[in-house]
Amino acid sequence: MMPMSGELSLVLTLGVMVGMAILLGFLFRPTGSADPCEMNCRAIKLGKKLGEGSFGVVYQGLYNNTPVAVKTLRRGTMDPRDFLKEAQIMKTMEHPNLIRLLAVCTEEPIYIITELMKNGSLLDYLKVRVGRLRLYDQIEMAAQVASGMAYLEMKNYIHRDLAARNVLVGENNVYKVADFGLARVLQATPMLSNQTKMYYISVGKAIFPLRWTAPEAIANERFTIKCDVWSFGILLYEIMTFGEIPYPNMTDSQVKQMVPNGYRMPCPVDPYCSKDMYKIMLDCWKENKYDRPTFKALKMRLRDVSG
Ligand code: ACK
Repeated sequence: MMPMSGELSLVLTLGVMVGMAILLGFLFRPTGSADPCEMNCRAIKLGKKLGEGSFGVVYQGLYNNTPVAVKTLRRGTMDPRDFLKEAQIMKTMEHPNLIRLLAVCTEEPIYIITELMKNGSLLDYLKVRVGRLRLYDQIEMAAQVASGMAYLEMKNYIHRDLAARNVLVGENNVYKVADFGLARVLQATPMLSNQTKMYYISVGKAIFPLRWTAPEAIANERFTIKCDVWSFGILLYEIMTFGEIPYPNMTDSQVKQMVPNGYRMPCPVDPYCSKDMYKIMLDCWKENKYDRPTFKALKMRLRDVSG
């Protein structure tokens, strides 16, 4: 064997050391995903149950010592890969009237970590305050929701499930739109929970919140921001009736048949609903989607409605 020169042995030793370093780096690489949006599920501490959503349980939690809400999604509700893709976009949406998505955990069950809102969903908030809110407060709720939605509209992002159950109430009368974009990745499962069945129907592989969905979206399974405007009209109805189910006294099949044929809900009973508010609802429910107002216009119009 040829004796090795000093230089050659130095090069070989360095090569072996670099190789070892690469191997050790690979073996002991952090297990979390490189995706900044995805987190190590163990970093989250679950606390008390806040409630049962349409697609899973929501808990209070602690993330980096900050109180958060943790939405857990039942298995099969969505494909984790589709969800992660959508979460990347959702994470870029920042507005004072939109719930901040802080992180997600896509190992099933999927966890969605968001800011915590002290007063829960607008739907429950309204129901326990029947007759106790002033028109001024109701207009303020609507105006804040319109403001969050005007931001999504500007970003060309569609919510698809705008409803009082998906608006959350914070301290000092702050209202924020939650769950934007989630409906896009939801898939119909054979086992919809009773809670889900209350609001959603399956159409092919997708599910729709029938009573909140514009007729054209159900007919051709295509959503636009104008469908969100329709849902906003329904949300106004929920606000003005303190959380009544839309189209009360009508079955799902009656809604499916009558709304595309021009039926619209009547003005909610006085003294709770002003004519101005009802006029806005009717504009949101115009048959031709291009005749419906933009969220930007709605936001300004609501600032002018007197309460
Ligand atoms: O009306 P709630 O107490 O408020 O019950 C519902 C339940 O979880 C199912 O949606 C509550 N919830 C959902 N997201 C949040 C959140 N970010 N902060 C506080 N509560 C929430 C909601």
